[in-house]
Amino acid sequence: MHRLIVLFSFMASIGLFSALSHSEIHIEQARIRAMPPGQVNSAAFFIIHNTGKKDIRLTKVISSVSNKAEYHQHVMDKNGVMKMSRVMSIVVKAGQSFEFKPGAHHIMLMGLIQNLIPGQSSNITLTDDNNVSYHFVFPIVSIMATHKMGSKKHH
Ligand SMILES: [Cu+2]
Repeated sequence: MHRLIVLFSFMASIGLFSALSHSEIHIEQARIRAMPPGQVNSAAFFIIHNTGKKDIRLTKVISSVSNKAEYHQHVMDKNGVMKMSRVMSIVVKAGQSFEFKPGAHHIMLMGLIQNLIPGQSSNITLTDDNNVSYHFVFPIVSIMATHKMGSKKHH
């Protein structure tokens, strides 16, 4: 049965064969920030590599642990305060990488539907502007909030 489903999705996507394969997109250092119970949001970080010959524009993202997920960045506002804002698309250029990391670009997980406990994982699906989806499993880990405002711990 499983084989049949794979065959059907292959046939449906035959025009997109090269993009269907994950071989052109891979990720590393995938992680989701564990959160204490009661928190409504979290974030996911990773490095994505595009080994293909075409730029890939990611436009959608969904996760299995939140109602909503968005691409975000941190930007400095006119008062010098770091704020998050939504990014409508992320371009991973052909042959290049793009890093999502704390204090910079991240996947915002909004409206958590379960506790994020270290050792567990979440499915995250990235979708590009050709409607090709890339599925990944992100481990949930505890990440120190080193970019918290006002934290001068390291100085
Ligand atoms: Cu955010």
